Amino acid sequence: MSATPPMVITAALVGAEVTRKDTPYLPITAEEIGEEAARCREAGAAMVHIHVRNPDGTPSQDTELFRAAIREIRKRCDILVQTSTGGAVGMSADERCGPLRLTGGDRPDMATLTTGTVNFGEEVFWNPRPLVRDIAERIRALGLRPEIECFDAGMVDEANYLAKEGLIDLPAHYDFVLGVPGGLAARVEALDFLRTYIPPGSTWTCAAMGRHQLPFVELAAERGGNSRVGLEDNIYVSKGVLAKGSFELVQEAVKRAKAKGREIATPQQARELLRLT
Ligand code: KMH
Ligand code: ZN
Repeated sequence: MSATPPMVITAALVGAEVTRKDTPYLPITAEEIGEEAARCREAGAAMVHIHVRNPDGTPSQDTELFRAAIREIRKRCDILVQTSTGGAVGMSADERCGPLRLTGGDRPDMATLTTGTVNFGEEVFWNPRPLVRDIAERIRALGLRPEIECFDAGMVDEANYLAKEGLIDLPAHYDFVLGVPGGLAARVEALDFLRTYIPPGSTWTCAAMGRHQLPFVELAAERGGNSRVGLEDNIYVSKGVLAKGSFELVQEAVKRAKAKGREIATPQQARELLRLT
């Protein structure tokens, strides 16, 4: 039996849905994203998951906004950068793939890939099979490994089809996104099903929404998995108390993971554990 590996903590800093009205601590500019990433690295995160925003705060997948944010992050610290290809509901595949046009020193370390359509609150996060294949091909062409975003269980099955078609490699890395209204709920049964349903040798992270975020860090810690926390998915550090940034949620995640006996992965350890190039 090999020892439980250190936990990879991903900080989801920005997202596409949270606004400055929801929380004044949301980073919007490249500099703010860079500063927040550095605080999260200091707190123990090995990776950031980023979206970008226009100057007015609206969501964007613009290549140059991503370039600027990635440069501000890498200027300050060695944290791994995972860029969203989900963007915001209603964006085209081409628009969503803005960050996949970055090469050389600006290339991200990883990119997300959602493998199915899901109701997303009152809206629809539209991922028909041709679109999923298009984005998978672009991630592969850039030489990146995707994080398979599973908002529902069938998205694990769809990843298997992508592997058969040569569009992703197995074992892969999965993110179980639990608690989006319209998707799979944040329930321990869902986590236990998914973690045993993914192909052997795969790695997983759990991103639970809202008040479920921090309790699911403990569940993931007990099960040898990894965790995603941050303002994209949850803005409160405790009931009614806004987190002063994703870094406070990382601090809390580290505390809870350590209390369960887990070490925390450095970016270099995360690179090895998640098999990133
Ligand atoms: N904003 C959601 C519609 C991702 O980053 O890959 C999609 C999302 C997933 O956030
Ligand atoms: Zn996202």
